[in-house]
Amino acid sequence: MGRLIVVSNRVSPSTGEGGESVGGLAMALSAALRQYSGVWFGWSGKTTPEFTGQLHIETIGGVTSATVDLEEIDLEEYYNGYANKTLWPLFHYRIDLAAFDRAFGEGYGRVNRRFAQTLAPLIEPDDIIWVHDYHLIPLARELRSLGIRNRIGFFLHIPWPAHQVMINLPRHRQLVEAMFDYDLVGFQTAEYQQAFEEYVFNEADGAMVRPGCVRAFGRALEVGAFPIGIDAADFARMTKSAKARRMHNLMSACTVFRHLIVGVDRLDYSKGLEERFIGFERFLQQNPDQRREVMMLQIAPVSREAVEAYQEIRGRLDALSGRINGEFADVDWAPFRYVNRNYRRDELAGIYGAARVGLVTPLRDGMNLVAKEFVVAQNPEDPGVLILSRFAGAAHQMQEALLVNPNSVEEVADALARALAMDKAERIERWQALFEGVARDDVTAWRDSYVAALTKNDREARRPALVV
Ligand code: GDG
Repeated sequence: MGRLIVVSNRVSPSTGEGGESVGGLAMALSAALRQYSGVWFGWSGKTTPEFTGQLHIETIGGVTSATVDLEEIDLEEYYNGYANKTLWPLFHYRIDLAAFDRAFGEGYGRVNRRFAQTLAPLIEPDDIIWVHDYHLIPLARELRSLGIRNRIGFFLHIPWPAHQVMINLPRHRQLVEAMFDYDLVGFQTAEYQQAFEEYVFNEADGAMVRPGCVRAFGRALEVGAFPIGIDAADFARMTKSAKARRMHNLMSACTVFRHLIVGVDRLDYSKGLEERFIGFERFLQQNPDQRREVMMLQIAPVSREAVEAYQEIRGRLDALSGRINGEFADVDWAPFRYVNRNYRRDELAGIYGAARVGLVTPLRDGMNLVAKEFVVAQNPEDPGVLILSRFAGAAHQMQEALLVNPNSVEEVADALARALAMDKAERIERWQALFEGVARDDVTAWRDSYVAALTKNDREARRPALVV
């Protein structure tokens, strides 16, 4: 195999030293690329008055990145627009928040074309190309139109919605048709893969060639579920670092004789933060004897601040956290800490480790890496309990967590009570099973299984011979 070229909207290689504050996709890709000689291509995060296609090449932490600036209007229409105001809410079942604006669709097409034009000259005949996430669905189509015949795979980090939700997107067929220019499309779970297949059967007159291969639009496409994992060994190492230990001690010191409940999420409406806050409030209301026994810490660094829906939810969360403390705090004690700051990864590891409960309750989530990080950071002899939304992709693998419906305030409150009362033997038993899974199905296993599937057959044998 030649080089692995990874393409994603943002490129943020991590040094692996624990200092960065980056999202789930970036963490996973940094870890995946470190061991490959490869290139990571995407947007630089900067804008320029006019698109030039000039590449910035850098090597950080063993990963070579090649990035390109975009115009301000690209940022508005493609990134803030089609990606984050149209596809993100729709794929997370928030049709009410999805904006359908023709200019967004045009910007999305234009940026994908620009990416393809900039990337194409870098591609050598043996390279394989791995495209990531909803920002770049039509990239293969654009690359093919420039004559690129390499193997190109796509991985969707977020859910693929049910067929009836998907058809709310104007020109959904066009978007799905473009996916058939990939050789392999990977999803986080079998459920999302099935939802995609259902769309193909119902809307595109498609058919199953065999399990893992569907046919539509005159082409065949390999599809599969590849649940993403974390770099568990690296995260375990980080939990023992000086910064993690310091943070652990700090948290233990401010929760003496109390249990810490922790949540860590990008501030995003898909993460179920409002429902979670109200669930915690309900727990305090229903368990007066427990009030002074617990403290909840929610870390929620702000994200996508240019999008109104994110500004609105931020305001609502500020009000809710104030209400909870106003209702229950005493002169010497407050039950809830809500911080919008970013922490280093090693500090997060220390915070997770000091918690008795990890509260991970997204309304919808492609996978959710926080749940996996929480498990790795626990003390095997006295582990905390993971409460996990059944609507996170991670729930399929993490059945030993306390699984809840995040929309039900009662279920969240009851799960908190159950987790806090759980005896050590049960906590250890559940944790061991969870840890085994997280350590086994780690980011390396994810990368290797995806790359193996993408390189399975000889490229020339499949393209364009797969026209059926
Ligand atoms: C997308 C999908 C899928 C959070 N706060 C801080 C911080 N984080 C880190 C966490 C974790 C990552 O960000 C969040 O990952 P998630 O998986 O929970 O969520 P998304 O960002 O929405 O990721 C998701 C993922 O892609 C991978 O495929 O699992 O479903 O939505 O690593 O630790 N990191 C630091 N400081 C913070 O304050 N350093």
